[in-house]
Amino acid sequence: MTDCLFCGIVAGDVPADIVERSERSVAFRDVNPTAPTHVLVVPRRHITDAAAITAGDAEDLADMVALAHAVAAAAGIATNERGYRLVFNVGPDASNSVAHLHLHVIGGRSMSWPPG
Ligand code: DGP
Repeated sequence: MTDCLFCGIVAGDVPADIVERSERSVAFRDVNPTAPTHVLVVPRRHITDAAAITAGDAEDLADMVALAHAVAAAAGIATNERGYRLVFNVGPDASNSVAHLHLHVIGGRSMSWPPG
């Protein structure tokens, strides 16, 4: 999609610190990290947000979650002793700011639940 920031990163037109790639997804570091590991996993196909997901997106979703786990494993936090958080933000109350589906992979520090 034209004028989509994350489509630009997927296409290589916008610079980003890419950490993992798969056939369907790309993972890059969040420009404004909230934890030692803070990576965004996005589908190569443009999907607006989690509310727009349909059954036809199932393979993209499965690939995103698998790539998120690979990111966590590479960071050394995909262990029983550590762990990580996966987040989709939807809408203004959740501070969703980019209209291309992205899965936050957050870890490397202890996090409370529920989040503040
Ligand atoms: P959300 O609030 O769920 O829409 O999160 C969007 C995230 O995207 C936010 O944590 C900051 C990050 N972000 C925004 N613009 C850029 C960018 O140009 N490059 C990178 N790497 N991250 C960005």
